[in-house]
Amino acid sequence: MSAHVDPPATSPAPAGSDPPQAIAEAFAIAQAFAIAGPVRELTPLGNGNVNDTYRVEAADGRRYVLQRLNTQVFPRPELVIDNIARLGAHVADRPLTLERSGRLWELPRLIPTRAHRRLWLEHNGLPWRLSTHIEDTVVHDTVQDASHAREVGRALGRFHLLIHDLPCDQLADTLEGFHVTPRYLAAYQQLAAQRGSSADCEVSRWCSAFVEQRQELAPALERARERGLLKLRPIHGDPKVNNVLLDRHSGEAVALVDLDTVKPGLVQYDIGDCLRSGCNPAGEEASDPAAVRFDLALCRPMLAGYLELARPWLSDADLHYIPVAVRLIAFELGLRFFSDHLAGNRYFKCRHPGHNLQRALVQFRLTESIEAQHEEIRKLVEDLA
Ligand code: GN1
Ligand code: MG
Repeated sequence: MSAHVDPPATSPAPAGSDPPQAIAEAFAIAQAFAIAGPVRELTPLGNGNVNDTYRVEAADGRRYVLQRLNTQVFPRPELVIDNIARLGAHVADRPLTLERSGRLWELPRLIPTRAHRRLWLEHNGLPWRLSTHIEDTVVHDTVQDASHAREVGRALGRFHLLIHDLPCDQLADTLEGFHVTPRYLAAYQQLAAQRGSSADCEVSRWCSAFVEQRQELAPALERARERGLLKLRPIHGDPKVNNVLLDRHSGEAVALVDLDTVKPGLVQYDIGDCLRSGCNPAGEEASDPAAVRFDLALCRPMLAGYLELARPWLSDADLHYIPVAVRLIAFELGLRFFSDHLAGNRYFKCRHPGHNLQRALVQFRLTESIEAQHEEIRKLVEDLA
């Protein structure tokens, strides 16, 4: 399998603009899974950048999440499904009751197909799967306040606590090179060399210069791994704010969903991604880059919530690399958006021209804000640990 450097994806229609034909197809697919038929309702769900997602209501009123996996991003969907099933088996006999809501911590479970009891099916060469819908929850694209920040941190902490002892050799590497920043940088450099920059707009030129100045940063985590300071563990891969589901009544985090990117990796990728996503109150889709900043007042409760659960099994080296991870993952996501913009928007779904450039700028502004507060972030980790 080739390395993961955000290869071109033949992007299906973005959720929300699904033509009736796509909805009808999804309806038929949903009926092939073992749920009470006929399907009552099907609606596009969320705003994922890669897969297509629908909420399905079965005849008995139960709800499910139907997804078509993007095979350009996930070329071996069977391995993605195997990882999710492996994870499910690992946590199955460890029910966790949450303190505030009294609910159980939940993990989306895969529903088998009616005919062959398989956990996914292929239709016209594309993979589909159905999983349980976690009820009575709310989700936000940005962190609302300090208590939400703490819950987001706790959600990742709980997730890591549940999976950190799952041996990595039991998980497939479904996206080789995912979050390995030097690979994204190399792919960007190759692209930049091929295309020339004479026609670039001012923002694009600013982004190019921004990347050039930070080449040294790219290998920070990978070097630590090569030196044996950091080790591979199971990770979530995409613990952003809107993958954390909160109990509708108490606000307590009850699930961390979107398990496609569960695979071996560095926990620092997850921690960095969670903080870069959660501590930017303007959000990933901010249209005014000047509004973007890294908010330390959100970082404190988020990291505290995380460490409350994860501290016991983290090493000193693990903690040491948290500040650089926040900076690195924000930079990396900016680089991925910028590369995709230069390549013609073939990986991340775009909703308007220049969308990926705007997203890149947001992450680069966030990186600058993280850089300006590096010492405070370092002290925060030290205090909390
Ligand atoms: C993508 O598709 P979605 O929204 O779950 C991407 C993540 C990025 C995220 C940014 C497989 O996730 O890595 O952090 O967009 N997933 C993949 O919003 O590339
Ligand atoms: Mg995702």
